[in-house]
Amino acid sequence: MGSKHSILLSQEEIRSICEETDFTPKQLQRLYIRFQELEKRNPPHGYLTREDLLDIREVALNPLGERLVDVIMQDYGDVNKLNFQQFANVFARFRRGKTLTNLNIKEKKLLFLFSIYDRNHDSKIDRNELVEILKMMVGGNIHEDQIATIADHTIGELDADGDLTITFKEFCDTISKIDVDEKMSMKFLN
Ligand SMILES: [Ca+2]
Ligand SMILES: [Ca+2]
Repeated sequence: MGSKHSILLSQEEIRSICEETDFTPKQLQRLYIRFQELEKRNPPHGYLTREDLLDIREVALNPLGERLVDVIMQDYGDVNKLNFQQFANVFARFRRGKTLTNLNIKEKKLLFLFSIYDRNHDSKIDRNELVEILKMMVGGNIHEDQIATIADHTIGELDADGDLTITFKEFCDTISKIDVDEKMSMKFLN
């Protein structure tokens, strides 16, 4: 924190990241400052680690924080290193959607949300994956039986074809009715 040492992005890098993420150059600049603040190494190495991300207040307070960080690191980073381009790409998915017109980003956002559950990457959420997330969300406050009931109920709601797993399409059909933006947004840019 507070290091004045900054690695500047080239115009070409800025242009390409903006195109990929839909951030404006100005937003990207602010995100870059945030990125530099989060990196604790001095002088900076230009990447964040799992520990850096877990230090973010919003992540630390989120019951799914550790899972979020695992998804980010495993699916978007390189062996516990997340560079700025990867960081911007991930956090494009956490923006509030009021001005979000880029359908590509909406889809990526949903895919990110889906991948929080689908950790064996078979493009389906099964009962065990759902139970794992439910346990993280409720902590130790609810009995296993109740969690199982909630899991079965949720699968019943989302599983349109009755194969007892939830595909990305089934997930999207339901999740679009809830406010994903609200759930996925973290205040990184305001
Ligand atoms: Ca799965
Ligand atoms: Ca199904």
